Amino acid sequence: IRYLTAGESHGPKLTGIIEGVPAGLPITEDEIALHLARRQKGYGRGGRMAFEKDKATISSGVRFGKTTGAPIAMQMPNRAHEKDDSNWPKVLAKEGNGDDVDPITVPRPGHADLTGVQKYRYDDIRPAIERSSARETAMRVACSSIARKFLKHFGIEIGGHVTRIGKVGYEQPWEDVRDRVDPMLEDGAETIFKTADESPVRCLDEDLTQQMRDLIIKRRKEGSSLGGHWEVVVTGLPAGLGSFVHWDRKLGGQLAQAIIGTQAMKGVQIGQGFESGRRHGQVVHDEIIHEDGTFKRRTNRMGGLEGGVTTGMPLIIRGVMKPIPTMLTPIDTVDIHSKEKTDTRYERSDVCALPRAIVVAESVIAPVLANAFLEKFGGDSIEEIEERLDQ
Ligand code: EPS
Repeated sequence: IRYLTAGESHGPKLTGIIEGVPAGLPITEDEIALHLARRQKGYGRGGRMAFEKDKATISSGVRFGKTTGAPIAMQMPNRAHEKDDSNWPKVLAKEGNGDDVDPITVPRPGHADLTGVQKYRYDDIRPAIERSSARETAMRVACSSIARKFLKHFGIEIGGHVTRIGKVGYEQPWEDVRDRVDPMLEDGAETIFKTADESPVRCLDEDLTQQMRDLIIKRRKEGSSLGGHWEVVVTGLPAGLGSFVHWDRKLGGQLAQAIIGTQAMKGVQIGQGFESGRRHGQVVHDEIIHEDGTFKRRTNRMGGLEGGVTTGMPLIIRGVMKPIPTMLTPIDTVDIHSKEKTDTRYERSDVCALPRAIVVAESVIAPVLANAFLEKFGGDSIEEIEERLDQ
């Protein structure tokens, strides 16, 4: 399974193509809309989410509600482009010389503004802003929803929650979170997101939810922004997905790329992750037991991967998102034309996108896991995979 997206943040629409999805998977636009709607909710978002109502329209690869095995193409309009007072058709016109459009020449540190100029030799930062924008994650979520449906068909569930926003988070980022999350896993990892979605910041703890909201209000008033930490858990993965034989076949490496390849994500850990570096071996590794006819681990500090291969325990991925670089209170930058020092300019933006980004983190790992599953069990259709699993 692989997918591509195209589209600018304020262009007419986002386009996605996902291919390699086996034939016979039931999928509807409404199922895709579920995660798209989740991605649009969350405290700390900016004004744009009030009017974007993301819905992906499938235009190929699905017949009578089931995948055919052909590439699945999807489109999603950007309402920002279509609004009556919208200037975007002019700003992003395909033709003409842009004489009637004011160029943007003040790069925001932390956004891909200056790097875009340096790489593509733009004399107007606009194209860098448009394509590097997290708007694109809407189509990633749409494409990944199909991979999520595939995984769910085989009992594999994904669910995430926020563990920290700025200085507010669990005191013991590993233990406190395990106490809360592990009891939920019996019913599958989707229980996590269904519970977390009830919190406006997608945090499982009520007190922390309140403190996170207060902090977002405070930073919004100050014209600042916030990032934070998150965790995603996957249940139902069989042992033996991935491989240790080459670096690029290690499942942990592939998952890390999917995460770090997502806007504003700055770090990823598997299981106990960085905490492992502070502990000695006996309290890092998971003792092996044999129970109910199968090998298990007494604990799951390794987060479900050993040697880049799934152990059959829940997969635990944790990550960090940096604060959004677009801030009302300016910081120093330099105009790309005059080379003079100036303040950053403000574009409408979220204050804290983490409650929404958790849905993106859940999503982008789905195609990676679906590929590992297909590599092991193969099959061009759901029926064929089911036969292979039965053998
Ligand atoms: C973004 C800026 C904001 C966000 C956008 C990402 O958009 P706008 O400039 O139109 O207010 O809302 O995210 C989305 C539109 C989305 O769907 O996630 C940025 O600069 O990266």
